[in-house]
Amino acid sequence: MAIRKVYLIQPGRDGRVLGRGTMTPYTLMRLASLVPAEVDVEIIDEDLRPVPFEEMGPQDLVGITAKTLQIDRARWIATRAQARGATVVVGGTHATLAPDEVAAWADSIAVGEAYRTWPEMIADFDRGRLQPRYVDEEWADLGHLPPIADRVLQQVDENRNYWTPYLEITRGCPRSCTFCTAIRVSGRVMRLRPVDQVVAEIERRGIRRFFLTDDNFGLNFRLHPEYMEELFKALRKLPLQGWTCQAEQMVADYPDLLKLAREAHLDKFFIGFESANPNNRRELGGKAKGNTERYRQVIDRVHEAGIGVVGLFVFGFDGDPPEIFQSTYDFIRESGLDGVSITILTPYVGTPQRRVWREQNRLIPNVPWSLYDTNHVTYYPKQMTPEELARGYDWLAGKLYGWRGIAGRGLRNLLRQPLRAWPRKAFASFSTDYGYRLECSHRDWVPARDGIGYRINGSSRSGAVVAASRRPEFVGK
Ligand code: B12
Ligand code: SF4
Repeated sequence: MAIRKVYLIQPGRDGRVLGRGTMTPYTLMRLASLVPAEVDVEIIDEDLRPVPFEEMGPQDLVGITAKTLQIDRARWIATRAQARGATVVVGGTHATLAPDEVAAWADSIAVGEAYRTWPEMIADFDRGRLQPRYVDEEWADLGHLPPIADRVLQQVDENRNYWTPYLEITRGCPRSCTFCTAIRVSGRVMRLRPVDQVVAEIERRGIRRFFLTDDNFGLNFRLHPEYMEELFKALRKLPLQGWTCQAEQMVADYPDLLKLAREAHLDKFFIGFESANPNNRRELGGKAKGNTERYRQVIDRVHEAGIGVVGLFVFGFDGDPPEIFQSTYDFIRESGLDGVSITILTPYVGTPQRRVWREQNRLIPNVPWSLYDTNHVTYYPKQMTPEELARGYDWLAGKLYGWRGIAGRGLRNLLRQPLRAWPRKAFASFSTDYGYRLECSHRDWVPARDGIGYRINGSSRSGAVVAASRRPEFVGK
């Protein structure tokens, strides 16, 4: 069968915010750039426009990317595309972590990174020989990736249609936090993209600001200091407005690199403190120990270098009592953090955390994957009821993401900048916490009182989201 067209789809969730999308389809931009030039390719971000099912037919290959929380929606899209005769390939985090489950309804699945297998899948489909499963877990050398194609850049028009472009510079994480899926998705070995390729990509995309998709970019301060120096010196010369990345606390121990990072226009580190409770240290992969004294020192040192800190905290570890919300709030308030992310521990498929809780019969049954979004309780916590965990989280979210909280932290961040930089920095100072406020607005469901299944929270502020979650195609598992 001769292929007519490739559709690449990112399932939607948030719609537009002030006219623009919040999640640049970077994954699909990279995959679209691997489609041979003679084959038509179209990226569809469901947050921006509906999927054109009516155009699809038997000669079309539909690729869908999905994290766990998007997989039910991906299935809904797949069913409709298949009804038009199109062939559906599903890849991304959930297909990598739960391949058998996805293979039951997709025509084919892409497990792993797909830099090698995606072009193979297109060629096989073209010859009428598409296989049900392709596995790519060789952790390819990132130096050999093709650049993002011109037709892709023109089609996505990211600077106009999205708030913050994404960029990948390094990939991998050698840590082993019990709740994290990154190791399975990105590999344990840290891989680096050549600096000249990174610079070329920034220039070709014309991006002035970006969020790094790297799981633990900061770990390279220790693992690859020469590379970081080379990178920062190259970024320093670009007319960037600012960028942000994920890191761990030890970046604070490298003052020379911090200084270079600042000169390279780095705005903020997202640092995984994970917990302000030392009883959880075993789960934190060695990078955080619940030691708030050390956290304060880290925040101060990074601030001294002129860089902001967004603190990431997870709730619901076995060591967490109901008081954890108040004590963490007390710490956050006096910490000087510039932004805060709070999430509920979520036992994703493939994590040691899930294995243990499954053995202990602690997973709440019949929770749809769409609620595996880190805003919902999906298991029985040890020292709280599911409802106490959900309520504690809501209480803290209310405190942190009220307008006063967002304005206070944003202003503090802005005041750290020289006055002449304010027009450039104003967006970044407030946007992070606003994004987390949006995420928390998905907390429309609360665990049922008996702890089995979910009921809709009557006090929901976001009717549209409740309606979406009620759609019959959001199946349980
Ligand atoms: C950037 C990022 C984000 C961005 C959004 C990115 C996006 N467009 O979806 C932001 C910051 C908004 C975000 C938010 C969240 N994220 Co996130 N995110 C990432 C991160 C760090 C990188 C993903 C990325 O863009 N990588 C770069 C691109 C090039 O690679 P890739 O996406 O892995 O795609 C490759 C392969 O997977 C494969 N592939 C992917 N899709 C497809 C499709 C087809 C057809 C084929 C053939 C191949 C294929 O080929 C690609 C090229 O190699 C990953 C961690 C990771 N390393 O994957 C977490 C990760 C995906 N996120 C995660 C989570 C939990 C979340 C949140 C729920 C967290 C939160 N509470 O805020 C939210 C959910 C938001 C939402 N509505 O979806 C988890 C997902 C776990 C799971 N089982 O689903 C991950 C794995 C992090 C983790 N530590 O566990 N995230
Ligand atoms: S350090 Fe971060 S990316 Fe690495 S395993 Fe732990 S949570 Fe995941």
